[in-house]
Amino acid sequence: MSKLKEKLYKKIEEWRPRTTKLLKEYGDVKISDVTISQAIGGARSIKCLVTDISYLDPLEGIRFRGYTIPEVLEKLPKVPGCEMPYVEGHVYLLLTGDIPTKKEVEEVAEEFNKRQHVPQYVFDILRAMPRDTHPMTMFSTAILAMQRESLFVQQYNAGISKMDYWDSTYEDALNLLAKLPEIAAYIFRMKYRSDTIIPPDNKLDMGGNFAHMMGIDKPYDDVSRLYFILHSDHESGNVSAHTGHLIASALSDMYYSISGMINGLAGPLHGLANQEVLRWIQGVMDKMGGKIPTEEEMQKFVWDTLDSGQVVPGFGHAVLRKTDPRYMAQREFCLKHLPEDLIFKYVDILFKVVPPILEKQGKAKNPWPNVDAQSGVIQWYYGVKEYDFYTVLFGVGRAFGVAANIIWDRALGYPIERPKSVTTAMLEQMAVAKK
Ligand code: AMX
Repeated sequence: MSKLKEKLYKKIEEWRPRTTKLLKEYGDVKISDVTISQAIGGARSIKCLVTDISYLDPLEGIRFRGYTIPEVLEKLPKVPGCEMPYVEGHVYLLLTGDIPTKKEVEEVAEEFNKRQHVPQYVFDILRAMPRDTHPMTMFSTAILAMQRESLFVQQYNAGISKMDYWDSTYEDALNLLAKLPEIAAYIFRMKYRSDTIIPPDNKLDMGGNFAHMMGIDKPYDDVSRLYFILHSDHESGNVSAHTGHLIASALSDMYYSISGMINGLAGPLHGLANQEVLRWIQGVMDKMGGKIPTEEEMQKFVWDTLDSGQVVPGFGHAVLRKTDPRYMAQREFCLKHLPEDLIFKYVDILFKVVPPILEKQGKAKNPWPNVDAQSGVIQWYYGVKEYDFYTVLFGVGRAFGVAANIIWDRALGYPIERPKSVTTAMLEQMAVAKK
């Protein structure tokens, strides 16, 4: 058994009695009420999910296993000679709750390297798809195609005990996560770089290897590490995380679950917003003939977007009520590496002008920028100008958090998810009864 799995097993054994005790002794304690507007309005803020992998405070932003983004970036072991930590170390943190030592990270990196080989049939399937298929569709299909590899399914069919479900789920997770960077880079090079595929280099860490397979020089390796870490998890109520958890709750395996969560991430109100931001900015740039707009000109573009009934992509959030710290971490990277970049200047003007406009319009509960307002500009700067690929990068990162959640769901025996529906007529009756 690998050191990571051994540690995880120990943590699971320690954790199980806590969940059992809560259920047995305090199962009736009420933690949330549900109003009609929440039932119609996307279950917003109803407390009915449990995760220990991350927690999203509306004002502070995300904490991964209790650590803020600056703490994670500072405390996790760094790849030698690089600014950013190992993605592998972040996976260790998400799974166990502990900051790994350098040696522990190297072991995990080795573990991922061993599992990296992508079966040829995955590439054959990608090649059989029309080349103009959206990269998210390709990514989701490639993951789903590998479902036949699931060890969980084999073990389930062999009749293993519920208590052991987490074990083969963990194996499926590591096998799948190790392959995602190569699949993503393959889609990119096949679609957008004249089908010139760059094979992986097993000596590199995950972020370094991804940059290598994308064919982009330093510091794109650090960009990749930063991206995958920042996008990994945002507690479990967002569409991608919740979709993954929901699918897995039916005991569908990791491949079904991650493929499904990628489909949820592909919506413009969720992960696709990073592509939308760049598309929107390009539209503004075209109108400006490439020059930097004044704040007044930018205000007009923002109002035109709102007046035409569209949302301003990259702004607003269902939970956050301040600037997303994932936005700030990327902004710091931009200020250090690309302060003079034209698109960064656009993004910076938007940072100034959009929040007061959204406040004035009075609809959005959170006028501040989210992670997606800042992420495309970095990719563009390093040559990834095909913005419909951006959500795939989000998806590689998000898979780490969703997989960690699913392993723990299995370990703690969370049951199949099944909220209750009511009809509109029932709501009307309840409403009248309360008057
Ligand atoms: N531009 C214009 N209007 C916005 C807005 C924005 N950026 N953000 C919210 N609003 C509007 C909503 O459309 C809604 O209008 P309605 O009453 O006419 O339906 C109203 O403000 C209230 O919405 P809310 O409660 O503040 O937000 P929400 O929880 O319903 O939705 C989100 C959250 C992110 C979907 C929304 O802010 C939005 O559409 N933002 C733009 C798209 C985006 O950036 N998505 C990425 C989010 C992060 C991520 O998941 N990757």
